[in-house]
Amino acid sequence: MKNALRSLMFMGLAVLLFSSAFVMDRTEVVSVAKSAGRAAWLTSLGFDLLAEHDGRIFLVASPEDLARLADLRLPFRDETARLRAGHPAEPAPAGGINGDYHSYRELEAELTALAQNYPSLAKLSTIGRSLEGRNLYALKVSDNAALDEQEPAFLVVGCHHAREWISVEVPLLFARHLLEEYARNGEVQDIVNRGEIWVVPLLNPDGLEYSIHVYRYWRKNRRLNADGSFGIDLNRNYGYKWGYDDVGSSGTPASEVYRGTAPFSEPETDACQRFFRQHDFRALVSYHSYSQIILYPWGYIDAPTDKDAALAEMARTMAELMRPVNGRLYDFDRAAVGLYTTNGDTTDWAYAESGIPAFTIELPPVDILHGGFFNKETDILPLFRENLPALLFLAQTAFAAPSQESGNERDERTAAPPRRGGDRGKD
Ligand code: 0X9
Ligand code: CA
Ligand code: ZN
Repeated sequence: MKNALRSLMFMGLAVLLFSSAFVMDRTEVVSVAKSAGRAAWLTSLGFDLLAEHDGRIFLVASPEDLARLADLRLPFRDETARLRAGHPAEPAPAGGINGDYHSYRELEAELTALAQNYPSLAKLSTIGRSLEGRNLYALKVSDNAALDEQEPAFLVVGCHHAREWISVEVPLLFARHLLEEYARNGEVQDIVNRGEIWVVPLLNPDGLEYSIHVYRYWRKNRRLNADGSFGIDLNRNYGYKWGYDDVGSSGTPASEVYRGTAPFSEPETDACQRFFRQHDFRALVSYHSYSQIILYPWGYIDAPTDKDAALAEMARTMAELMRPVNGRLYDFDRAAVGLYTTNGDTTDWAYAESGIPAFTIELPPVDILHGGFFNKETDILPLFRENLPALLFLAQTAFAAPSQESGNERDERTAAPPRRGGDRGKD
């Protein structure tokens, strides 16, 4: 009680000091002055950090977070209006509240239509169900898609994080492109004939729906935690080095990077894991936003994998192929270096599991001042187009016959990952 009152008084002061238009009863983006160790400290307290810019740390703050900042005697500045001003509202979108972006139902309709329109090249299946019972869809694109031809496979997955709407669209458009271009494009034909492209555009449907209809900044899934808070960060719930430390994930349920009670405790990550083991995946991309960077393992620690040089070379190639499309340069690095450390993420697990090239691609923009999670609808297609050459390159690499890569003088570092054929059928 005393604390709450004090917070309110302090917040009143903060309002006067920092912003006259400040609204206290809703979630805001605020900034606090940066100082040594402060970002890590705020993260450890469960705050949702967005960016560091101009000597300030930007974070998403609920009314409770604002009260906590006040309790911590940390002056903050309301940034919401300023950020919004940088991104003038577009006319009301024709596609409903989420405009051209796909909700769960819209995605379902689109995937169903694709499978119907291309019956020999596409097959729609589910890899499991979300916590709230929504289907986790996987679209397989291959020649004779209905048959299991035991071909090498490439996995493109989107939307572990609910607010990263653009990460649904790029995988979906990739599948659509392969299907539409198959008849007239030799390179697409070759890829689709040689392997299986599996697209799982929406691993976190419950979170996405919550982000569309309730709270745009929602990140995690919608698990009700023991302490009454909601959500587990699906990109901290995978089984490799799960909970390795409290920097790369959190054991606090309310944290935005809460790892859950056990590895693969969530139906969404568990489904992804089972699905991964059922196929001969040779490469994986997990789409996220934002930061405009291509990341590869390790993420849990600042150390190279034993394929570091090969992964760096692939990432460089991807960035070089992407740049000419719209002039955007994607950075690339080991995940722990290029962004920050995380434990229990998708790509560390996939790499540890199978040795395959596994990339997190953080789509543009580069930072929150250029729009953060709010990619313009008119950018959806250009963003897909610039990612396309990187995805085609990865598919080609993934489906290349292993013999092509031997006899190379650098083959210790660039050799294709060992085939997983020997393990298949065991589970
Ligand atoms: O934190 C994440 O899960 C990813 N970034 S995001 O802003 N989309 O939430 C990054 C995961 C990549 N892994 C590491 N950076 N270690
Ligand atoms: Ca096939
Ligand atoms: Zn993300």
